[in-house]
Amino acid sequence: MNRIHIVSNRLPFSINVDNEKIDLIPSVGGLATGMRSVYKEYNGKWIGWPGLPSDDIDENLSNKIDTELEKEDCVPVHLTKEEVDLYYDGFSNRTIWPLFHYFAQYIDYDPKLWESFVSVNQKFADKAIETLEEGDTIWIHDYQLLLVPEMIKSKRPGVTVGFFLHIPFPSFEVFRILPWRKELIQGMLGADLIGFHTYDYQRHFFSSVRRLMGYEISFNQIQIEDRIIIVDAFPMGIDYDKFKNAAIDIVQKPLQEKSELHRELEKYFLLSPDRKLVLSIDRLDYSKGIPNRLKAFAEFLEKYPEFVGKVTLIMLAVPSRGTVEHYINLKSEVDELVGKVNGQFGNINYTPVWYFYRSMPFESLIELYSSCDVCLVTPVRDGMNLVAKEYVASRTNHTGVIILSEMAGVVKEMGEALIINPNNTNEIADSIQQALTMSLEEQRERMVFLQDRIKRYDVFKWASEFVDSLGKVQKIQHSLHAKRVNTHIMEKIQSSYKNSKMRAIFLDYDGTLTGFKKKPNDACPDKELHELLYKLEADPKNIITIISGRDRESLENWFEGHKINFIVEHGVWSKKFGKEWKMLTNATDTWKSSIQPILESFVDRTPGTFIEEKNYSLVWHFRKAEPEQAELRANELKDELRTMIANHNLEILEGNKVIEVKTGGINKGIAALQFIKNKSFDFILAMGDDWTDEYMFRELPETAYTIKVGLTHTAANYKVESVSGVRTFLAKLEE
Ligand code: ADQ
Repeated sequence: MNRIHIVSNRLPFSINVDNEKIDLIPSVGGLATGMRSVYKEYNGKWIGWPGLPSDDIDENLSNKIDTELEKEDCVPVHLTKEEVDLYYDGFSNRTIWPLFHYFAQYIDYDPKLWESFVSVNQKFADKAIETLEEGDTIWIHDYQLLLVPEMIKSKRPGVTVGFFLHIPFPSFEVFRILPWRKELIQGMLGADLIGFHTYDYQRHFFSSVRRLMGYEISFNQIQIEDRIIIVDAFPMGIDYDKFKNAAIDIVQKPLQEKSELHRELEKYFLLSPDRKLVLSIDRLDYSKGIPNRLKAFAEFLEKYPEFVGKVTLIMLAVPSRGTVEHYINLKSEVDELVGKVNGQFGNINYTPVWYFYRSMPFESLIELYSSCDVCLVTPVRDGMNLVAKEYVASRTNHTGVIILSEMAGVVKEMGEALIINPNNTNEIADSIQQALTMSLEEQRERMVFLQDRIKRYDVFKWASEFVDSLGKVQKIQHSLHAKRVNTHIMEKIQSSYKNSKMRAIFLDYDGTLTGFKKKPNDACPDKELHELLYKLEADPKNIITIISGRDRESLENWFEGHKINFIVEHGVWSKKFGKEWKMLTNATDTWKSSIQPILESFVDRTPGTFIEEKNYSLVWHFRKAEPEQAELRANELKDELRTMIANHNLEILEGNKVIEVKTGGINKGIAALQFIKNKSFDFILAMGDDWTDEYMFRELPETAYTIKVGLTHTAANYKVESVSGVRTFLAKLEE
């Protein structure tokens, strides 16, 4: 794989300027750790904001900072104070963050924030485009840069783009609230690979893509014209060994070398076996459920008074987004609650909550992780939550209990935790009691499973799986384009066409000669198509057959005056030019009376769907129905039909938003073969777009030129992109 570049809101360094001396201090967060391994290994650049508003630094200093960053392969995107205010504090943290964490009441809908979000995303994209070369790969991170994938893709289609969202993707009912919902989805869909922490977020995203954009989704792929986008879950891990080794170091340190914090912990808790510690660590954010946690702790002390004086909650909150109103209010609420709990249950010798409102050095975090008996992780929404994983990695003696919110992404990997609903303070209180009284044996049993799992899928594995998937999606994109009819292939087909004496040309109708229309009856051929066919028919060597799933009447009417043959209803009927209709199989339609009522019941229950009746088939159309409901119903219908078809020798065909039940034993492939039987065609061409045409591609002789319309997987030899591609191709044959 070529170079891989990273784009994130912040560069992985913070910049310290002291008397013109510039220090780059590496960030220690999970993202920085994981991505550092990627962009270094693949000789890429890291594009992001250096963290200092550009109006705070003069040009000279700014150039110096750029030079220092360049040495670390970092490309700065400079932002003004106003941009930071509107794009970062504004749209990112006052609009997207609350929306994606289901805090609809906190959303700021100011269009000025949106405008800034667009222009700053463009700034990031422009910087990336300057850095990129054709064939490079780029991995974009998180909600601040949702528009960047499309901004890059539209200018550099040859670049492979990955995008990972670190926060939840909300359900459609919540996402739709946003006035700019379509723009955000469109922005994300510029990526070739989109990653989420969990399958639930992936599902929600699919639902929005389907409902807002109407794109086809199969398994984990979205098809948009000639592109495939893969969407998958990659639960982010931590640098497990770093936490584990640091915890081992701390345990092994001689007493005199232990930290101040350790001495404090020892003095108050660690040397008294009946004293227990409960730990809580987060950024101070309303999504983390901190007030509920405090209330639950108070309820626990109230309900289980035997623990008063014995159990302490150590609560760390890192200051975060301190200029945003809801964070300021949260800070006051937490301050008040801590005071209240300490006032109600504390005394001179006992402080129930030890509250630290600050960031802590790594060693202190490890000290706390390894000393506390219980870790309380109760966010009301959280994309993943790395604290839970860090606690697990730091438990060198394999004991300790995690109480975990069912609303955190990490819960999917931590079935052995005590799982709670973060809004149920009574349940949290009971879980604290359960955790504190759990036997060491049970603790170990649960912890060992957790440790095995979290160790296996660490941050490096996470990053390398994402990078591998980028490689795979690159290959899929290439294979989609591989069989395309290019100039060279066109010349080969033209030459074979010119040198032939008798040619069989099979052309599917809908999606091949003409685009799909909303109603089945307004798809009649246009003037350009008539003229194209007249020209081909005029060559006496050409025997043209329209081979379609449609009924006899429409096609015969539409092509009156043309010198062409028909195979219709997927091969049930055929008509040679100037002759009568002939049935190619002993088809019966007696089965219709038992299938029709089933289809009707589905029409009644699924608004926007209807039945089309053909001579030997019945078709349920769901193009205009609500996509998710229709998809569910389609599966239900297939299930129901499956038991019926065996008794009646029927087949189910799935087309584009249609399910067709037809007489069995015949398909376009068998019909086309019957047509060419006993004739000496020395040029055979078949063109079609959906999977009913695949029969034809498979059955026709190897020497036939089989051409699929669209770029998806096919048995055909070649592909053209669209209906207009078909028309150009056919026109070129006669050039
Ligand atoms: P965050 O919301 O920041 O991340 P989280 O995943 O828990 O949440 O990461 C917090 C990090 O900050 C942890 O590594 C922790 O050690 C550190 N930290 C917390 N308190 C600290 C303190 N007082 N001092 C020092 N360090 C502290 C977002 C999403 C999450 C998702 C991550 C990664 O909101 O859901 O897990 O990105 O994708």
